[in-house]
Amino acid sequence: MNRNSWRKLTIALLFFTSLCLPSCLNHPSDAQLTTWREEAISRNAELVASYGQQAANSDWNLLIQGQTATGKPLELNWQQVRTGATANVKTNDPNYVIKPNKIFNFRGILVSKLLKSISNIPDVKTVTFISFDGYQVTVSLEDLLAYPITLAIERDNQPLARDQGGPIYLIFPYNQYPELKQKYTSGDWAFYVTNIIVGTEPVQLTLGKRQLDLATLDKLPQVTLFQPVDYRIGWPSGKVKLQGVRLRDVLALAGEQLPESGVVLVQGKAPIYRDTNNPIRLSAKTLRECDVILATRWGEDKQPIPAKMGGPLTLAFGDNCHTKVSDQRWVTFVEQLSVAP
Ligand SMILES: Nc1nc2c(c(=O)[nH]1)N[C@H]1C(S)=C(S)[C@@H](COP(=O)(O)O)O[C@H]1N2
Ligand SMILES: [Mo]
Repeated sequence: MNRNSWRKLTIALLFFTSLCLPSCLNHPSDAQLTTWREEAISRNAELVASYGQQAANSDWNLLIQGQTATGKPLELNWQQVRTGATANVKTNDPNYVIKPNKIFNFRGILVSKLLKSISNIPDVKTVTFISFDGYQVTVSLEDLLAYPITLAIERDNQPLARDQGGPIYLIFPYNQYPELKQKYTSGDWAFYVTNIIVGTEPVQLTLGKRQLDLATLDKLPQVTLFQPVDYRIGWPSGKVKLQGVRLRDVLALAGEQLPESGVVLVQGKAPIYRDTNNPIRLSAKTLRECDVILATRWGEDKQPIPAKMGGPLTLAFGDNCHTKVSDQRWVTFVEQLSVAP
């Protein structure tokens, strides 16, 4: 991937952060803006670093999991994605900021077709699309079946470049169905989609050779946090109640010893949370000194965390954790823990 495009992407993201946030959200304070800006800068630095390693589209797979008809995941390699990309959708692209009304001819995989081939479960209401950078977008199953919402790989006969949201870009046929603009904003056009979750997955945490499910985690002491959360999307702003188990208790349950100099690596579903060059590491000291929890439920009524919010399992930090712990990351769709010396 060419360095210039990354630079452009970074600049575009920073530009967005400085221009859009003040007007898009309700009057954030200057301090909040500075924080967001810093977060965006560091997130971009990570993205650019990690995209550099994983540039080739030929490595780009699409993994579909969750409440599928067979219960089994479906993985499409890049060749299969290309073969399946037979739909043409003519629409403007609201994220093409220089000409937001320009009509493009996108080619891609119809999400309805993909879902019909794998899923047939009446009580599934939503489908969640997860992107390389940990972004997620949830669309109602009804809308996915009713409209030609598409995973685009080409725009005007050209592969979608990374700074255009490629190689796989979730697009909504705004032009043909203007009512979709009311339901799905430009923010729902997810760039670089890597994973799709039908409904919400059951809790399944891999730790060493063990697989822990929700019933097992529920037997551990339960911790409740009540504070603003750091997840980027899908959560209410302000203080949120989270319930879960301490990471250190989970390790103890699985018989994992964490040496004083050791670290716990936390992996989530999005590639950015599985990047071996830049893993999410938590030190023994952090786990000892503050409540790092795996959240399983949220809100007053302790609901399970849906895929729309990055569930069923998310990483969270109690307010007794130093806010500036450098390794602090609110990982969504947590799947695996491992201990490293
Ligand atoms: N993968 C991914 N897709 C994404 C986003 C993102 O951060 N990551 N941001 C969304 C939002 S909120 C908007 S407005 C558009 C444009 O985002 P940009 O201005 O950050 O490029 O992309 C959408 N798709
Ligand atoms: Mo946005």
